[in-house]
Amino acid sequence: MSDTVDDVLETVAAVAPDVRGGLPGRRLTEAGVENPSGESVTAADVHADELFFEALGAIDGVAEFASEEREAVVDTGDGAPGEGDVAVAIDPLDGSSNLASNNAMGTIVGIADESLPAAGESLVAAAYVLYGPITTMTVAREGTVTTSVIDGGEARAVEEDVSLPDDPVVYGFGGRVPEWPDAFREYAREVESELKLRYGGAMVGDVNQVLSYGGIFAYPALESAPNGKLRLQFEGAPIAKIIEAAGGASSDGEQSLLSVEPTDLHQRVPVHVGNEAYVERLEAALAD
Ligand code: AHM
Ligand code: MG
Repeated sequence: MSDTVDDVLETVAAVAPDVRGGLPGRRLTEAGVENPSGESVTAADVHADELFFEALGAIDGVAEFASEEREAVVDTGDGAPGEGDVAVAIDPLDGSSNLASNNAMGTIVGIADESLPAAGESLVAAAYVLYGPITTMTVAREGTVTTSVIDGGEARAVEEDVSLPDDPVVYGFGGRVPEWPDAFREYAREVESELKLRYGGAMVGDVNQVLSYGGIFAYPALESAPNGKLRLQFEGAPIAKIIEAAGGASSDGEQSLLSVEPTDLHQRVPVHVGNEAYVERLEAALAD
């Protein structure tokens, strides 16, 4: 299985430059369809999904492929996850609405040893690619986090044993303030007097700020959307795997995002990730 995990991560690094290269020509193009979560899909989302599906689905040992842009899990191998093979869940282009304003975007990947949908605890590795001024890839595997620069389709490690800084500096919370539940709004008032706001509208970019400077990122429950916006399988769980491996914590408001049992491939979940003290305070605030 370890060889397959290597293959998946190398393939993600190999495909990422093509995803990035496909962005300029698709800047303002909607695909004219909605994804399984009912959101409009850009041509860049579709292109990224196709590139990753072709490359990752072709790997021996990848038995299942699921994408934020596809309704159902695709069987891509003869084997089964957990019996030597893995399942790959991907958000091919996270934050693609940032394409119009030319801001950061990412790709999020979870590699599980169980059939999808699967809880975060079944992730053997997770990674995100950040299409910022530099294309980087951050991987959690075997309890440690490594950040690499992707150059010519290859990942070159630039930081090993990445961990959240002890003195948190930044926060970024999604959703409109009037939509936040009262307990979250009160918590946010405290946080904003302690930390500095950094919100870019792409989870990968915002989480990478938290990983770089310490702090907390959240896309909380909203009054109109009690499970928030982000998806457990494609966004919450893999990001939680990375943040927890870097010494931080994650929560759906009550428990680690890695413990949440999925009932649906595209289910949403409130996401809170960052330094442990901030996530613990959040859970205490929501429990009051
Ligand atoms: P997407 O996968 O459809 O791009 O949506 C997810 C993105 C996240 O990257 C980000 O945290 C969030 O949506 C931002 O939402 P908002 O525009 O409401 O701030
Ligand atoms: Mg997304």
